[in-house]
Amino acid sequence: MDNPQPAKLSYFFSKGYSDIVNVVKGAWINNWGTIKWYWQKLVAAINSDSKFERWFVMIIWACGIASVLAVGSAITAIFTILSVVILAIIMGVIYLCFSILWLVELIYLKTNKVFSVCTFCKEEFLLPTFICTTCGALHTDLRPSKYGILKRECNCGTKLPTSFMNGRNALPAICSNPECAHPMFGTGSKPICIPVVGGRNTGKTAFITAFSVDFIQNVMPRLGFTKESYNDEKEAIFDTMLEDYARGETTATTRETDPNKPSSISYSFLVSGDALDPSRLLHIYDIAGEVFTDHLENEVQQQYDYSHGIVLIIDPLSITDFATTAWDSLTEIDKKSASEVDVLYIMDSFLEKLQQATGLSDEETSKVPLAVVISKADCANLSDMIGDSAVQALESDPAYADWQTTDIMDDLCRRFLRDNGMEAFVHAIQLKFRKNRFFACSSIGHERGSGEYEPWGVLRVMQWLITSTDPSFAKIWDTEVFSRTPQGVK
Ligand SMILES: Nc1nc2c(ncn2[C@@H]2O[C@H](COP(=O)(O)OP(=O)(O)O)[C@@H](O)[C@H]2O)c(=O)[nH]1
Ligand SMILES: [Mg+2]
Ligand SMILES: [Zn+2]
Ligand SMILES: [Zn+2]
Repeated sequence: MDNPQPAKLSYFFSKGYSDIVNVVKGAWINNWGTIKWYWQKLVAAINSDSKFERWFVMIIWACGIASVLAVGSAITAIFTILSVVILAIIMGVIYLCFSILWLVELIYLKTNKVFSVCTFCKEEFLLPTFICTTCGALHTDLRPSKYGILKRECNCGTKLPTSFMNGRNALPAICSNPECAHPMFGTGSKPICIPVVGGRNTGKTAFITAFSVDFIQNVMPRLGFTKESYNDEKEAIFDTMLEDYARGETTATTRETDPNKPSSISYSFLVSGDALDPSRLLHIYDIAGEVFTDHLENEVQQQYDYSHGIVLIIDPLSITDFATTAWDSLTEIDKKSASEVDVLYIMDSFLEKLQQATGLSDEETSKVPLAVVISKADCANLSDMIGDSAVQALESDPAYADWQTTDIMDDLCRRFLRDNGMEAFVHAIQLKFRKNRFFACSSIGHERGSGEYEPWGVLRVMQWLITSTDPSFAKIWDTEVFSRTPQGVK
């Protein structure tokens, strides 16, 4: 709570305090002045030539001094004590008021999981630093305090709201990391952070494009949600995604060579709806594959720690066993698009980063839900092996009786990976992630460059991640059903 702010302390914590000290001091000085006056009279009487004055008047002045010393001091002392007590009571009441409101605020933020994440430096904060709209002063802790209970007066005289209840969230804000200080938006919303990771060319950007466009244009209107943009930079990202979506392309995520700029870029937007209070702020992080696998990040990927779920993309064409059998059936374009990075190598890089960001030890399992996504499942008959048609074919199979379709897909994907020499990978996932689920999807729906995206399997990945940590969201977005643990791994 003791965080000096560029604002005026409330009266009783600053001037009120010194005013009372001065009044009390004045009373004692007066008391002392009276005694001194009587003393002068007494001395004059002692030095008097008249016997009467020497004895009778001297006694009167001596009695005067004695009574001022006794009664005057007592009254002044009582006055002093009363003043201090009244000041203490007033200060106590104010202290209590702002402490209660400070606590209410904290409980609200914590229970609603409201916090702020910087999309630039990736740090997380309970609140951003707010900027005074008049003078630009930085208020690093704009909460109820001794600077003011519901409002505080900035040093420039502007009154600033100190609570989420009375308009603070509308103030301009920046990242609380002084070395970053990048503008932040959507204060007061509940962030949902989902990094999409994987090697180069595995299909991360295509996945994010398919999800963002499909979710914003089709799912959100159906669920009664409205989108609010985060800022112009993020909207430019969306415009590129819209173009790519229409043409069936992906824009290569470039490696950021400027060390002062972030390596992973989020596409962020706000989702509002009657049943979503506060609004959700979705951050989906994309990173250049080579930066990810070769550990070339400019900033620690702190979002792995506070993320609500992680998407790990696996390109089936980078799995040697599968690629050798399927290669001849691939189109030339798909052959060129194949990722060349070994899946186990990607996994190792990923675990290393996760440990770095979360402080997770080798033995510990991560609590972050992990979706392992086999991408490009339109290629080489994969949809008949692990896609929706394969799942449908098994729905009537007695071996899968009572299974959720999402569990059948999960089982098929695990089996597919095991059958193609990826047993160690599946094992590592199960060991390291308490909550893991496997999916197959095709983000583009066909080879690149041949018309609009026709994604399948993408939304369910994101539905699982978003709703597994957000019960209110889960009540509304319930297209697919997921069991707590996929049936195949029990
Ligand atoms: N056939 C097919 N190709 C895909 C799909 N998703 C991505 N690709 C191709 O794989 C390559 C890499 O995709 P991209 O999303 O840029 O991968 P990133 O490096 O992980 O971001 C591109 O040439 C894409 O066209 C898909 O669903 N189907
Ligand atoms: Mg990319
Ligand atoms: Zn920052
Ligand atoms: Zn100001």
